[in-house]
Amino acid sequence: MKKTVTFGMLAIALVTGSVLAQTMLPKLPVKATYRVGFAQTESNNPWRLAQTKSMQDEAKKLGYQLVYTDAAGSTAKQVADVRSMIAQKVDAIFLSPREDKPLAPVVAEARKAGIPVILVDRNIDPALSKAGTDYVTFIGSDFIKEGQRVADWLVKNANGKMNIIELEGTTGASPANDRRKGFDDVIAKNPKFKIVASQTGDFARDKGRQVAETLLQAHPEANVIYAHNDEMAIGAVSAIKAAGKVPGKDILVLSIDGGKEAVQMVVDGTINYVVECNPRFGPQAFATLKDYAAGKKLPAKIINADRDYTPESAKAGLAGAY
Ligand code: GYE
Repeated sequence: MKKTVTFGMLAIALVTGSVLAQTMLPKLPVKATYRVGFAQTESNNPWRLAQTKSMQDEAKKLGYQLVYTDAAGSTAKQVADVRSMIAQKVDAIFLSPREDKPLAPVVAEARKAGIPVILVDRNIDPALSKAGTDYVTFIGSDFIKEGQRVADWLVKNANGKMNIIELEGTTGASPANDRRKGFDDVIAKNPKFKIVASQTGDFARDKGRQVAETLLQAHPEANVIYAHNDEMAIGAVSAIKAAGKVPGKDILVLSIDGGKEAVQMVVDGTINYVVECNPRFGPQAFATLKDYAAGKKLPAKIINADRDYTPESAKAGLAGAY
């Protein structure tokens, strides 16, 4: 049978082809070296510094060029940073999205420009961007589990302390959403426990201190502070002292991250429990990039393993903390 291709069919094929090209993940060629962007959200804490160092060290080890930007706590700047990486035609972009919604458009812009994006440490709202379609994959911790682990520890070790102040991370950041969900869901199943107040401290030490000070005054019955990261927990310890109470004894302090300073405070007894959130992304991030270039099938999420620091284990764990 003679095949006839009409102009109409050809036009449809061309249109579908270009739509597909626009909705598919860009490929990454196998090369000896790459120029890769890393769009960091801020650098105001040891976790961020450890993450940046790990990315820089690995890039250096591999002989890749890292185009590094620091959004300095501004989501708008991070959007501009990613756009500038697209304009510079980097080979791929590692993005740690400060908030889970406003970065979705630039992830799509990168894809349309033929630049694959790998999300590191923070996620984008899955209703707006999807792994395998909009970006390659997400590498990071299971934040819901982190929150659950803190709540589980508290339920077992509360010794009658049940009135909780929660210091939330940056509003709209995926770890803040998920650390709250993981923790609050466990607490909701244990009716003796009560979250008396929950407010953002923006993942920052001084903001955490200020918010803790205000909330401790408003809720003198509070005897637990759960902070979504070490920085706010360390701020809360100062606030508890300022309120004339003993951190770790009158008020239990629980947090997530596992930086040296906080782990030392678990050793000293001013913080009671810390779940680690591993910031050493470099080796995994670049290995994933190479796997992607090699055409390996990648999962939607690559989850880092996290340890924890209890009053019993903190001393032995201190040397390994970042
Ligand atoms: O816990 C915090 C940082 O996104 C998982 O952000 C990260 C969090 C981390 O600033 O300290």
